[in-house]
Amino acid sequence: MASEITYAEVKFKNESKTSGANPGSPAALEEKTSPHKSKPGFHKQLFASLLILLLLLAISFFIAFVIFFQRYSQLFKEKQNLHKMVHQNIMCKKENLITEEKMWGCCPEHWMDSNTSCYFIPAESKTWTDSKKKCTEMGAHLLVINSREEQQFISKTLKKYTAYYVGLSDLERKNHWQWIDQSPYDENAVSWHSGEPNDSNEHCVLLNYRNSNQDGVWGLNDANCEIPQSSICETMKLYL
Ligand code: MMA
Ligand code: CA
Repeated sequence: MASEITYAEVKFKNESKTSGANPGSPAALEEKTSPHKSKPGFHKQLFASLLILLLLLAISFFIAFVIFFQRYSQLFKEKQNLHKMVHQNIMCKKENLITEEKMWGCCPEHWMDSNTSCYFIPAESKTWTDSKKKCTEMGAHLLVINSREEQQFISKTLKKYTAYYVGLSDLERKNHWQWIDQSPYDENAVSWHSGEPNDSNEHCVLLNYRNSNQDGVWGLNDANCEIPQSSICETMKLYL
C-alpha cells in the first residue's frame, strides 16, 4: 500500500511539470491551491535568506575582529610591557588629548616624555642586538622614528659625538629597512646624513651628529651592528 501512494505522488509531480501549456488542468489547479505545495518552497527561501544573512553577519564580525585585533594588539602589548616593567614609579602629567578629554599621560620615572612616547638612554654601550635586548628588558624597544619632528625632538636631547642605535635595520634583506616594531619604513619621515645609507655591509642604523662645514647636523647612518654604541629606548606612554 505504502509503495503505491509514493508512486502516485511522483506521478503527480511529473504531470504538473509538463502541464505548463495547460494552466487550467486539474494538476495545475492542485499546485496553485494546495498549501502543501507552496509552503516547503517558502520555507526553503526563508531558510536560505537567513543562512545568507547569518553568513554576512559572520563575515562582518570576522572583518571587524581582524581590524580590531590589528589596531589594538600592539597597544595591549606595550601596555602589558609597561605593567611588567622593573620600574617602581611612574610619572604622570595631565594632558589634553585630541578628544579634548583630560587624561594622565605617564612615563617611567627618569624617562623623558614627548607627546606620545617615553624615551630612555641606557648607560652602557652595546652592540645593536644587545641594545635591542636591553630595551626589551625594560618593557620598551629601540627608538622608532615616526616623523622628522620626532627625530628633531630626540636629537636635541642627545650628546654630540655620541652615536645612538635606533630600531632600524636591514638584517633580513639588503637595502630593505625595517623598523623594530614593524611600523612601515617611510624614508620621508626620517633624515639620513647626506650620502647615507652608503654600505651594503652596514645593517644597523644609528643616529649621530656630524660637523659638515660650519653647521653640525643630526642624521641617520647605516653602520656595523657589532660595534658597541649608545642607544635610545622608546615605549608608549601609558594613559590613565
Ligand atoms: C664610517 C662609518 C660609515 C659611514 C662613513 C661615512 C668610514 O666609515 O660610520 O657607516 O658611512 O664613516 O664617512
Ligand atoms: Ca654608513
